[in-house]
Amino acid sequence: MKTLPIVVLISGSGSNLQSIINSIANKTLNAKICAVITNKADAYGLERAKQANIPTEILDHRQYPSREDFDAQLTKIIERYQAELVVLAGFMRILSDGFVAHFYGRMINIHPSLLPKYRGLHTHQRALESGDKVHGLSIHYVSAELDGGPIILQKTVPILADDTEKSLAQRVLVEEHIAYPKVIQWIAQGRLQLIDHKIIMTDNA
Ligand code: NHR
Ligand code: GAR
Repeated sequence: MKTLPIVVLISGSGSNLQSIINSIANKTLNAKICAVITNKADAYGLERAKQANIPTEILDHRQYPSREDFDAQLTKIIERYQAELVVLAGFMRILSDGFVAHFYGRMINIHPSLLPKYRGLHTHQRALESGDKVHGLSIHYVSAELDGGPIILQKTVPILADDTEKSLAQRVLVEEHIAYPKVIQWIAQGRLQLIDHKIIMTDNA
């Protein structure tokens, strides 16, 4: 079984990063995290990476004159690690069209809503305000259209009458931590193909 080299991009707590680290440790995921990259020097996920002896890179977007300059530097760093898959895990910077085109088919994101509902930010609050009865997560290939790329997997969770943004976010996160390593393992197994912007999934041999 081949080991899939990946880089994980984070901006915050990194609980999804942790679930990937744990899945590799317990051998349900055949991947190697070559590096954890962040745009936030204070991201708690950096501590998680260090605990697991994973190299870290901090790229402060405020030090670049434009998104394109930031993305050019990000590309350089990613290529240095020779990863085959770029995993966005709570990464909060919109990526330029050129960057996304360069990594198309090799970059995935986990988004806390049932796409195409609630692209962008504050998804839990928006689902609550709309009076939705279900919410969830989507894992998708990243395309130039924000949160609009081909969807690989979705998982729903119920919205309960007494939910707050926090309680709902937590319920979604529990499912994120199960779903994301699973999808990365599908990719490691070579079971996902992107053909004509559509996802083809083959059975486990
Ligand atoms: N880039 C592209 N081109 N396409 C996608 O689908 C992307 C992307 C970059 C990140 C994650 C996404 C999410 O899952 C993602 C998908 C950040 C913002 C945002 O508005 C929106 C969506 C996502 C991530 N970011 C602000 C910005 O100006 C900054 C917000 C902040 O720093 O708090 O980049 O939700
Ligand atoms: C997760 O819920 C993820 O889906 C979401 O941020 C959280 C990150 O948590 N992503 C976005 O909102 C992307 N814009 P984590 O840092 O603990 O993995």
